[in-house]
Amino acid sequence: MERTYVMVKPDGVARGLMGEVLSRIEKKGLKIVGMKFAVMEEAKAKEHYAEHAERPFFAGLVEFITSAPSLSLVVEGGDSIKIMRAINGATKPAEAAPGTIRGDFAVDTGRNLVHASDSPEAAEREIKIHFGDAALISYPRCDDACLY
Ligand code: RTP
Ligand code: MG
Repeated sequence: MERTYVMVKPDGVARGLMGEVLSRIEKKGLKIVGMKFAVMEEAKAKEHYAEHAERPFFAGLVEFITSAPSLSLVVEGGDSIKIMRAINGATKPAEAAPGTIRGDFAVDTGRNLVHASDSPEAAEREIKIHFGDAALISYPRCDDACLY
């Protein structure tokens, strides 16, 4: 089953939007199989955003993402990688459609509330960075067994 890494960034936590994000994931029918609420270590943040290391916003991005608690999730389900990107919406909130998390709640690209892996390779890499060998949770959702 496909898995993806999702984060409610420090701005989402500070604005009280953890429940909103979790609710959208759960109601969509995806399964949350890992959850970690912590201040991200700088080394993990740098590794996580390594693809942006040369970009001018990198230092600020790392500083922001490590500045306060964030919520890390592993989300499981068919096509979960694409579906989570769609739930989050476009990177720039001005381009994010209403109905997406960024479209509904964000205005600033640097404070766009959520992250989700953008490919299977990224998902595997990011789950490893943030969850290491920690056991993910296995449990049935009612919609695993039957389609309502
Ligand atoms: P994320 O990785 O956080 O899920 O966001 P994304 O895939 O939609 O966007 P990405 O291109 O990976 O950029 C990572 C994060 O860096 C910040 N950013 N700032 N100032 C800027 O021009 C700029 N560009 C990107 C955003 O917070 C973006 O989510
Ligand atoms: Mg990205």
